[in-house]
Amino acid sequence: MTKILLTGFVPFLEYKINPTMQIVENLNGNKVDGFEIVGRILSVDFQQSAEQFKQYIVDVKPQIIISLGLAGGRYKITPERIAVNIKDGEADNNGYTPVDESIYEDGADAYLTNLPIRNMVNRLQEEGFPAEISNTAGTYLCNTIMYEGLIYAKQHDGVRAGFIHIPASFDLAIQHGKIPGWNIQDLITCIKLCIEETIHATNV
Ligand code: PCA
Repeated sequence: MTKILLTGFVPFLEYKINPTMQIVENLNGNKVDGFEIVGRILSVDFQQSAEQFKQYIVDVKPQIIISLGLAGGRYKITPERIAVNIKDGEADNNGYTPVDESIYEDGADAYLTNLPIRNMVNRLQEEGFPAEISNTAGTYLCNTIMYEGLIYAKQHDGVRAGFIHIPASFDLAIQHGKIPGWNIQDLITCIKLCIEETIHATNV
């Protein structure tokens, strides 16, 4: 069966829960319109996460790659448009803090996603969920993973890849205290809808 690789991350920084993990664990093994979702969790580590991600891709051989990240403080579902060749930000879970680094010295400055992000946003809004396209995935781990996924998609005809940032879940919002939260079931439903839109765009 054709595979969708769906990735999430472990907790990081002041976020002691990462709802992307719960979404990925919930959807792992689900079948949607002839596609099977394979869920995998990534570390938050500039030395390791990209290698793990590339190994998952080799193992799963997905036709669709959708990576999820928590954007604590955002209040909508935000499919990302672009990944940039930069690593810069706060310390990862191993204490490493990159400053103005390239992901690849000779890499393209940026890549655009080929997920149907406009269809995703339209569908989410039709179903009653706040959503908008984001024009920056930041420069932390999420951007690195998105950049790697887009390189793979460029190199493999017919593969779609991209990234969706999600808001906190209620339990994380309570734990954290200063960010808005969503019901985890709604977050799961939104990611299912985004997957459906991607399959529709892929099957036409
Ligand atoms: N969000 C972070 C990294 C892990 C995650 O879930 C980010 O936006 O880069």
